[in-house]
Amino acid sequence: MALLDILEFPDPRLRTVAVEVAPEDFTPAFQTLLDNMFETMYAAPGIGLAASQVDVHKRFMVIDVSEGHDDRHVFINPRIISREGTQVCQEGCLSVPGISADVTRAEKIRVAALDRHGRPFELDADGLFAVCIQHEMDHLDGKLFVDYLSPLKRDMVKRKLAKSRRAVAA
Ligand code: GNR
Ligand code: NI
Repeated sequence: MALLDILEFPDPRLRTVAVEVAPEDFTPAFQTLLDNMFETMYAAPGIGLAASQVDVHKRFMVIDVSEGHDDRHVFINPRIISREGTQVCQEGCLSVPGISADVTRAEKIRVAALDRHGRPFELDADGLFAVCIQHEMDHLDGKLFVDYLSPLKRDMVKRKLAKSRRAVAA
């Protein structure tokens, strides 16, 4: 297995709107990519990773919000088919390292997607799992959680990231 590079804000590639995964995309190489995405997510460490973040602009993501790293979920061509209520969660993002901010999202969602073998399924999610699914689906549309902040705060985030990169380079 291999660790993949994660794109970081404000890399313009994170703004790409991903295209649907096609039936012919379910190759052995695709299965390896999914395994590598889980490995990259666990190593980060993170609870979700969208393909967009590893510069693959197709509509899929991996998620595991469990403590024991033993509850893997793959969502391919995901769609939210119903949503209920709202919740506020302090979000972070592997593409915006060291930054967190409150974001309001749906409390409960029902998602339709394909699994890693292309089989359709539906699933109900709430709490952090629901937050993570919505966060990853935003990535597939080229959207980041910092987009929910005011332009002033987003600019502060940009400057803070640039500064910490200069510190690393020095
Ligand atoms: O690891 C992650 N943690 C997290 C915490 C609160 C809300 C969303 C997330 S997703 C994030 C991993 C990531 O950047 N996925 O795109
Ligand atoms: Ni993210």
